[in-house]
Amino acid sequence: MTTAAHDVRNVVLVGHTGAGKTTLRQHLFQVAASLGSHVDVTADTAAGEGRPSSPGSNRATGSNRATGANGATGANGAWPGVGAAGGGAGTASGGETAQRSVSLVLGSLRHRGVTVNLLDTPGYPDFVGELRAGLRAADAALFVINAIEGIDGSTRMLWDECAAVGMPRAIAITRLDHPRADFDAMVMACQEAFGAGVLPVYLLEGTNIPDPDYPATAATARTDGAGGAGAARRTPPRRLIGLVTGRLIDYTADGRHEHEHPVELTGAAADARGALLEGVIAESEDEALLDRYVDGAELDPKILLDDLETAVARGSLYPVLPLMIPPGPERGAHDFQPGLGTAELLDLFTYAFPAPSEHPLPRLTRPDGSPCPPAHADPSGPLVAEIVRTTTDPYIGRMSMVRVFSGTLRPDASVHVSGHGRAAAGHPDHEDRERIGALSQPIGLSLHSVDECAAGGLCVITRLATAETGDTLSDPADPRYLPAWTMPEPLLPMAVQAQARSDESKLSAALGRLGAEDPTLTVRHDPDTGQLVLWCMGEAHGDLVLEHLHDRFGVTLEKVPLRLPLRETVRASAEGVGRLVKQSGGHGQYAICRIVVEPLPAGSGIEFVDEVVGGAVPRQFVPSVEKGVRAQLERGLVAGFPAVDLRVRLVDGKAHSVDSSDLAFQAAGGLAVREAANAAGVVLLEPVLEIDVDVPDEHVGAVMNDIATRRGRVVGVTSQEGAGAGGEGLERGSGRTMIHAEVPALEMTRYAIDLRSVSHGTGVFTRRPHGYERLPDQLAAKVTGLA
Ligand SMILES: Nc1nc2c(ncn2[C@@H]2O[C@H](COP(=O)(O)OP(=O)(O)O)[C@@H](O)[C@H]2O)c(=O)[nH]1
Ligand SMILES: [Mg+2]
Repeated sequence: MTTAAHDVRNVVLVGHTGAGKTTLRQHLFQVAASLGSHVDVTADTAAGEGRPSSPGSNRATGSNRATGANGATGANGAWPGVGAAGGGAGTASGGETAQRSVSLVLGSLRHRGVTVNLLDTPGYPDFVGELRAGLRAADAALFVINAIEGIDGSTRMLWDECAAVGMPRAIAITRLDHPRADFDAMVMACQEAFGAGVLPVYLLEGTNIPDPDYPATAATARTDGAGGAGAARRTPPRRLIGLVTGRLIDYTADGRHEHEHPVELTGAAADARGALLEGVIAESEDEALLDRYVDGAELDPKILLDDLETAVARGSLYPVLPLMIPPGPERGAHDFQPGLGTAELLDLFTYAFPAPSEHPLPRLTRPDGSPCPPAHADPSGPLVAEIVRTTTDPYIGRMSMVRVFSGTLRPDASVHVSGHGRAAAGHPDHEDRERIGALSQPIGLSLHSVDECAAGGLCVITRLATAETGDTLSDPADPRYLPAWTMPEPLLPMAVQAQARSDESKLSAALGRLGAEDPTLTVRHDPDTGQLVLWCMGEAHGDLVLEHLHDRFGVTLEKVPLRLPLRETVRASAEGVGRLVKQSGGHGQYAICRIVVEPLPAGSGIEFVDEVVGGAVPRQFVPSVEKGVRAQLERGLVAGFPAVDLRVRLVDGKAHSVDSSDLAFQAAGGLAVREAANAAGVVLLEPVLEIDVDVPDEHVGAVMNDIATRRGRVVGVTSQEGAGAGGEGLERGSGRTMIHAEVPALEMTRYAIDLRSVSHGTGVFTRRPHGYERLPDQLAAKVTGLA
């Protein structure tokens, strides 16, 4: 099965949890099948979450459930995300949507001779890593927006992010069967949020069932907005108006029926058509087309659709489309009813969405960083592919979802694997050579073997040994390196410990495996506190990691309170004497030293000064005293945390010609510094972080107040230009502000979660160590358990 780059569409579905992405993805497969497209299964699967069928056995029509059971064998709940994203597929009632999606799911369908790869992303912020991978693998994004809940802050942010890289976008408005849903109002909300390039390509016609609350006109669109805000509708809409063609499309119990002749559009529908055509023609730069439009002549829908594609591909026009997929009992192929707008959406993918060949390729180098010729989506070009997702199957082993950017990937080929730049997250740079095994494509509930995957395609490779998410695959004869996309940094620390001794031995291998699959998980052993800390994206992510460790690797970890690496220092100057005098019988010990401790400014570390005069402490024993002092400071003075920021002056002492020794002076030094510290008083220091919080202007006040309640200090505020709005020709006033602050780490342990609620999901932050500051006494008692 070969597909040229222009016969593929890679579309990522994005949007809030519950917007309807997964429902839509599953439904579209049935629609494609019912339209007679070459899809012979009626549901799809997660990438790597079905089992490769034996080569050549492209399991056809067969009961989707039967295949599902097969796909679920051994796989159910066994791979990351399976339980939530694909595992349900094997259950009796397609329970996939019953659980929260946690992983990127790839499903492929064919429509009008084009392979459409749908990348379904989780909406929950903990799994933003999966979303990032989906954006990387796709050539266009479909924003799925729920007409009832509207547009949330993170959806706006994501839009801006797509805008920044020129990602083509379209919008599907779902849930239009809800009595309070108002398509026109949602279109306006989208225009307000995303700019004037947002233009409907289909409108909803009220209904063709008489409804006293919502009078329908026979053949025209709502012209007066009467059905707009506030007018509750009891009967779901049944009819669309295609603004390019001017044709009506009915969705009735008998299925979809497109009227043959265009209707004359009036009022709001005519205005919407005008706006769309003007937007398309303006982008086309086609003078002749513009002249025809101005003269009021007929325009060829084919030309318009071509130009629409150009405008969408440029990332300057965003088609909007109404959708309705009422939930209900699953239907078999014979009585399947396509949801309103779904066939139009499939058409939009094929006509208006860009092919991979139009997608500019990320910048490439050779593995050593030296420049190389740019690559294109050319099946006969040099091989450049990237691993966008990794899962592990207990029977098959590692499975890698791969986007081929250039060249053609073939089974059993040798490839060069390059992975760079993620050493900080525990993934050392590597250059390897590997042979790839089978290639497959997820169609239906199983993976189907394919002979090749050409530039622009997405496929699944099994049994790569070293390759991890983000790695580049290329030709060993002339290797390439594609810098991985920016992976989100996990900022929620979760301290854990093994429940049983026996688990400890399995733990590091298990964490290594999970780390290879999940770029958003960072595992650290804190040398200061001795704790094992899993840095996660959020609580749900952390819980999922624990669940996988338990279910897949048989390791049970429990969460324990996070310990912070505190420090001690002295409150004031004081003197101390260390005496070690043991001279009763045999070889004695004799060492006396007098020292003074003095506090130093934060960040000074430890200074040791020898002020002994007249050889009171013989020269050879001064280093011994220093060693003893430093060892004691490292062990702590009262609470067991290393001491810092103080000076120790050795001022006097006494030695014995026979009984003094290095060890004796070390011991005396330790005793002296303890006595001095007791006299001076010891205070605890806590680590302080420097944070940069990036939020939309409207949340600045809330974020600053919140920082104050965390004993933080705001040290600077920088306002930024409205991100992403540039080039879209619209003032959106959505500026963002960067708040720089210093906040005790103790108050920041849950900030990854708390900032989300303070900023309604729109804030992001970075953190780095800033130093140590005195821990307030009332907290010191709490932290150490010492009064
Ligand atoms: N009534 C109605 N329900 C829908 C529609 N689309 C999705 N849903 C329901 O919305 C819920 C969440 O959908 P899901 O696809 O899991 O959302 P996701 O989180 O975006 O993947 C499910 O219970 C769906 O049945 C729609 O058009 N109409
Ligand atoms: Mg989902």
